Amino acid sequence: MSEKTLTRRTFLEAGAGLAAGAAVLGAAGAAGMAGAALDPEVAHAWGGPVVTTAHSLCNACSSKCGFTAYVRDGEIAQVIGDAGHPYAKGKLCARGYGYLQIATSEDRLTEPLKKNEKGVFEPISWDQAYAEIAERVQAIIDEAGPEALAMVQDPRPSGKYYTKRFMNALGSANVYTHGAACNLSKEAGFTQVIGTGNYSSDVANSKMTMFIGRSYADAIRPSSVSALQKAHERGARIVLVDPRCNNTIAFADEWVPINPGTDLALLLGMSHVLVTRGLYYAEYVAKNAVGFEEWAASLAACTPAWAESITGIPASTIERLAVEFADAAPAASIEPSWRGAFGCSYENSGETARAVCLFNTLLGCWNQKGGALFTPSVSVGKLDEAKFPSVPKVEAKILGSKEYPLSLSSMGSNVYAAQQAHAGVIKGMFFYNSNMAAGYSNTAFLAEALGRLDLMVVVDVQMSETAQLADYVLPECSYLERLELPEFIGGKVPCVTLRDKVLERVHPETRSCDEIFSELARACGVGEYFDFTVEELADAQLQTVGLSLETLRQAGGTASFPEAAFEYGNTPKWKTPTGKIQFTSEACAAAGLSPYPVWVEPAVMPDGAAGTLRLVGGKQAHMSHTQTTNVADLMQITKDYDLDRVWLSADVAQRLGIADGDEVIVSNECHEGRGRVKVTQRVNPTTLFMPSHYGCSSPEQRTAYGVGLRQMDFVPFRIEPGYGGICSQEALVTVKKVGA
Ligand SMILES: Nc1nc2c(c(=O)[nH]1)N[C@H]1C(S)=C(S)[C@@H](COP(=O)(O)OP(=O)(O)OC[C@H]3O[C@@H](n4cnc5c(=O)[nH]c(N)nc54)[C@H](O)[C@@H]3O)O[C@H]1N2
Ligand SMILES: Nc1nc2c(c(=O)[nH]1)N[C@H]1C(S)=C(S)[C@@H](COP(=O)(O)OP(=O)(O)OC[C@H]3O[C@@H](n4cnc5c(=O)[nH]c(N)nc54)[C@H](O)[C@@H]3O)O[C@H]1N2
Ligand code: SF4
Ligand SMILES: [Mo]
Repeated sequence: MSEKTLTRRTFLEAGAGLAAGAAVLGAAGAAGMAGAALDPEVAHAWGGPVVTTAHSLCNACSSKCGFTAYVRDGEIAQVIGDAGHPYAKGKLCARGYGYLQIATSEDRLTEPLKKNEKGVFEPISWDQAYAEIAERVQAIIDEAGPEALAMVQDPRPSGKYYTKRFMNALGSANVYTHGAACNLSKEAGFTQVIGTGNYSSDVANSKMTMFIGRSYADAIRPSSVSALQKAHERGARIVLVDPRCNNTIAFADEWVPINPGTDLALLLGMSHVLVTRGLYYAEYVAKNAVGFEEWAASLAACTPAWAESITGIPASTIERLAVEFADAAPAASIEPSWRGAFGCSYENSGETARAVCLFNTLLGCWNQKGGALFTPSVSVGKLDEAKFPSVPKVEAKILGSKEYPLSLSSMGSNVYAAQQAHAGVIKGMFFYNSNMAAGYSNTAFLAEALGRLDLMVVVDVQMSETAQLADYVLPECSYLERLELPEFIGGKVPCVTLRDKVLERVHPETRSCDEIFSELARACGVGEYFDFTVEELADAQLQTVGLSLETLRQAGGTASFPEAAFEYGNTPKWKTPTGKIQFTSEACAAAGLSPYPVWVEPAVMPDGAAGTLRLVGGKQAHMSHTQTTNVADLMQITKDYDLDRVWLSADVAQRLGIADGDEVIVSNECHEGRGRVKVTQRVNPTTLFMPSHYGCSSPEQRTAYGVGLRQMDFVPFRIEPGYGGICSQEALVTVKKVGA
């Protein structure tokens, strides 16, 4: 660790100790997360009063919680979650503290790199990098047109603006998010039913909430944990449907250990109970929906006994859960979930998402207190065209929209783009804040596909697995060292927040996202769309909503719009083609699916006789995707608590002669690897659970390299029909003890 890095001691003193410990122990997270005022002892330990403060946003996950940083002598002494930020609500999680270390990590990228003929990276100047990339971009456009170019980015406040503007200015519509490996199927399925990709469950005020493959205590957002804690203390009924008993159990009443990949059958079974017993809001359905009768007829066969045979959940439990929901409605809902069960996991994920919205519709809970809400947001207004000219609209559609017609053009399916790189159709790809090569299935296929590109450019802060594959690696300064565009957040009271610069640049040859893409655009001959600074654009955007950069800073980095606040009971506008809630969807039928959700079996199913288990992944509270394992203090938590082990059910372990802590070989047709086992009663016996953060294969991430197994190595390359998701859990593996 360099001198500037927070030491382990100061890391713990800075407030993360409690949070980190709580994260490991699981659901104590909320109580453990640090908040409140600056601890005077910390200030003292840093040798005197803190001199500057700045409000900014965390970058350790997509929640981007707001915090105040206390900076002394150019170093961060303390950060505290901003009370006014809707996701932080005064707290940060362990990752929010741990990730601060990225700024001074010794494994940072510090200068532009180019891969030579021998496959070795050599430092080059920014000017050389821009000139050579521009030349290769032009060659691709000349040969195959701008549609042979694509961008993959995980949306960040500036990143989503600049990457899109850059690609569109070049004439390409191929701008992909991480969605295909996260929430594409969920949002696309929801859109078919309710005309929008998401809603929020009013957990804090609910009488009953069911989580289907969503763990607030592991996949943390501080405000969600607080809301759940509040609901639990109030006596709300909280049910977890999950093949493993996740850490949210501390705030829940019941764990339903479903066979993974079968949630759709559970939903159809519960819906059968409500419909056949007349326990649903018939008037609400008649007034607001289309296609109910057709779906209801098909539900006749989906009895609880039928659902039991698929899900492994007793029919009596399915009946009871449905009746409990009916009793609690409309102050009840199935939480929208995020990724775990139907964000992108199976061939039935989009259809599962549809069934979730239909079940909530039966409860009549939309926009009801304690139900499922569509909260408002505020967005940027029109800017001065002379200063910020609009990029001409790209006529072509994002590649993949024809093949996966239910996918959302705002996300696209970047795995389809990779497949097209493999086929030689896409020739140049850019990656911003994305580690696609390690976080998507299948890693071996992706390495081969990306290896065929004529041009691959990666903008990152460390040598990710994706960066390793690139022709050019461009080093960004860390999130602590840059101002970004304002971030608008929807909610009961919508607001706008700001990632502001906290530290001076640690490495002089690193640049920020806005600088990199503006300079690249100039080199590529489309600089006329980038003739402004990020400060100018941020200020202009804020002026359109009655603020300015200065007033937002003065407001503490977050400003809310109370005049646009949500009101219970209002009737949502259903932005579907029929203007109604759609039990049937023409688009789904046109895509070759059933017009209404019916049972779709996952592509592969575990076979007890053959000894195969379904490989299921999930988050740990102190880690984010692949990006935090190289943070020494966060990895130390993994080591201290032995957290890189795979979970195996005690019954299966006994049958295989495997004991807790044993080293095992996990294998399938894609990959074989060695890891250690946690033997537990907390996992469904058809499942092998693998924490999803480990198995880093980039030697330049010296802390993370080689620790644990990587889920995506085992998952075959497969794309969900219609929806375009990566089918991240359509993987079967076998496990055996090393030496057995
Ligand atoms: N193995 C595995 N795969 C996963 C997941 C998982 O948990 N494990 N999660 C899935 C989910 S839910 C999602 S949303 C996606 C997320 O997919 P990604 O967005 O690709 O997430 P990460 O794998 O964390 O990779 C983020 C990359 O951005 C880099 N980065 C961090 N900060 C900065 C910065 O300031 N600037 C730039 N330019 N780069 C930066 C990191 O070094 C890292 O290489 O992954 C999905 N795939
Ligand atoms: N600590 C942490 N928090 C995060 C992130 C992170 O990387 N780390 N990333 C953020 C992002 S981008 C996202 S998308 C969210 C993800 O948030 P979640 O979706 O809540 O997180 P996961 O851990 O992917 O999945 C949740 C649960 O789904 C279960 N599950 C897996 N398969 C199935 C299934 O077939 N059926 C059912 N019913 N359950 C299943 C897993 O066992 C796991 O406990 O987290 C956000 N918050
Ligand atoms: S939930 Fe944690 S990691 Fe994510 S933005 Fe908030 S503090 Fe950072
Ligand atoms: Mo995600």
